[in-house]
Amino acid sequence: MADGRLVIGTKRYSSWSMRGWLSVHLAGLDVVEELVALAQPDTAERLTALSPSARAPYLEHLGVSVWDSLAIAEYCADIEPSLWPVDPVKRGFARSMSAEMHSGFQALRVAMPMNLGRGGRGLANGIPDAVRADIARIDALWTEARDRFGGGGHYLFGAEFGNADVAFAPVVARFLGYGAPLSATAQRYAEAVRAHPLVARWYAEAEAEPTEWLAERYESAD
Ligand SMILES: N[C@@H](CCC(=O)N[C@@H](CS)C(=O)NCC(=O)O)C(=O)O
Repeated sequence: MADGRLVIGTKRYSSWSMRGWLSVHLAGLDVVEELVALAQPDTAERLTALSPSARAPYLEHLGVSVWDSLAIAEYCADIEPSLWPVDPVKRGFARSMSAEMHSGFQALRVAMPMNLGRGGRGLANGIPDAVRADIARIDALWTEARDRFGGGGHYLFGAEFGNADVAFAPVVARFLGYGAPLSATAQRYAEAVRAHPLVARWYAEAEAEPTEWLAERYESAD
């Protein structure tokens, strides 16, 4: 029997679920996956029944309840400490950029909802200024982390794909999905994240989801 369960939303669309799922898998937790298709008539009812916040992701592990992707990231790092860098300077940077992602970049989120089937099609009317500013800030964060701490590997803090990379994995999906303009360093980083085996697995599982789960709300961004 598994040690618990992880409630997630549609893999094609659920950026927060992708974060929770990646942290849980990186920490090696043995949980069953309970997937609630988003934007369906019964979504709210199912999430209310399965998750205390009525949102995904939600983790139950060995009797511990954890909701919200950032809390799940911290819970997983308690079990697998390498999810945050050991060095305090790197750790401070990793936690700060993850928190900034968690609470910010609203313009980007609204204009470019995660849709793993998007395939690089840009926004029809170009990128609004507020979204450009979000992209520039994220590009600067990735570039600084890569330049200062990333030597010896392809990820933000080097060879380990950790919680900071997890925080930005759905952003990578947005940038690649909408063909966002990036610096060479940020583009290389985005491609490294996309190629990570767990990220590749999430994309493959999203690709296999039933077509009935396609939702206008996420497909119609223009
Ligand atoms: N801050 C939360 C946000 C969770 C969230 O909003 N999840 C979305 C799915 S990506 C959700 O459950 N939405 C409910 C719905 O679509 O009905 C976290 O980090 O986990």
